[in-house]
Amino acid sequence: MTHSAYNLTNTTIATMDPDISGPYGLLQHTVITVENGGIGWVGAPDGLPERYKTLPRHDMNGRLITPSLIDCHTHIVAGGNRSKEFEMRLQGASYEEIARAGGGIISTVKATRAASEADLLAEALPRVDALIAEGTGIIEVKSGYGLDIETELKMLRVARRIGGVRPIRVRSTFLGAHAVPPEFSGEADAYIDQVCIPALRAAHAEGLVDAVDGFCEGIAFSPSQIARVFDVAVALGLPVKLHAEQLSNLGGAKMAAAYGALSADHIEYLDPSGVRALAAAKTVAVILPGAFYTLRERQKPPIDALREHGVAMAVATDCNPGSSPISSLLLSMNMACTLFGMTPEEALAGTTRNAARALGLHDSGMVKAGLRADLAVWNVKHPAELSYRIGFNALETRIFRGKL
Ligand code: DI6
Ligand code: FE
Repeated sequence: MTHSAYNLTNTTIATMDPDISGPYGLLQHTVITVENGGIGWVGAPDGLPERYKTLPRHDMNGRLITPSLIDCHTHIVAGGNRSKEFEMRLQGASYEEIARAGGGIISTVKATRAASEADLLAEALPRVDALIAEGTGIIEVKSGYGLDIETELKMLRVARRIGGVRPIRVRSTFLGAHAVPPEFSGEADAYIDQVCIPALRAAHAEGLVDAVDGFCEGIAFSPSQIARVFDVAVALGLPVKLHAEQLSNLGGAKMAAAYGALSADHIEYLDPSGVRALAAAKTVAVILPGAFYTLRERQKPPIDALREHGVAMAVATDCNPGSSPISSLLLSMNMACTLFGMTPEEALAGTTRNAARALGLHDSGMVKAGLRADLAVWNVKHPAELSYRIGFNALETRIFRGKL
């Protein structure tokens, strides 16, 4: 079925539209009119506008429809994997021993530098396909395993190519300030000036950058180092976001909020003043339970405080070969609920409406007239089931740009 215009009849919709009262913005016995890749109309069948009445109809038999899912934080393009390290850790090896054996983030940098664009694309696609199979329609993809100009550009080109070979929309984020590469060991500032900022300018000139990110952490970059990269982003007209307060509290989220950041991500160690800063700046808190789980962290993000202050929360995979080798948004939603106490409704808002906000997208994330017709059709009775089940994919079909 690929008509450019049709009606989906007898649907149950978790619209995730806050203008529709009740949990999930749930609508029952509803018609969705899809035309030209967009949502033309949503409402009760007796209100269907005259001009839509003659369109082909597809009876959905009450099936649940949600916005297609959005993974707003991934490092899905990366060379190789770190299963060896995983094995070593479980055999008792320490972080230092693993690093000395060539492990850690730098091992991914080495593999990413050595890989061709075609290799990186081929390695990323199975993970992308896993996300698509769960109803994902948009992914964000970060650079940050190149840490030299050429490889940062290569990663972003691969990110862009994903959207050409798969029915998925890709937003690419420049993450040159992810780690200090070995050739700049102990010289983070020189790396920022000589590589990171020139790489950002080059990537932007090639049209490869939708947003700029950084890793603000003791083992990576300080707030003031990242602020220098953000100053360039602002000058180029690019939005910013930040890996902040993952392993310690350096005040990164507050700094990012001062730049009007789209999102602050991880934020396990976010303090009350950081929560207030995110609320004031309307910065989205991106919750990444896959990394928390993998690293067996103890410190949980301050979900109650975020909720109390009305900070929008997104949930993402953080799919990366080191701290979060997970390519399931549904499992991430389950973890956000079970590990952090988010509600299933918050988890679904976190992979739809709020994930769109974290990417600065205004045309996605809800089922609403005027937005893109990127939808997921589920074989479940209630939207809470999406977060409730573990290791079970209830997706029946996905609609991407109106194509069923
Ligand atoms: N936060 C993380 O947990 C990872 N990057 C980041 O910014 C670690 C990435 C890796 O280990 O490869
Ligand atoms: Fe990350």
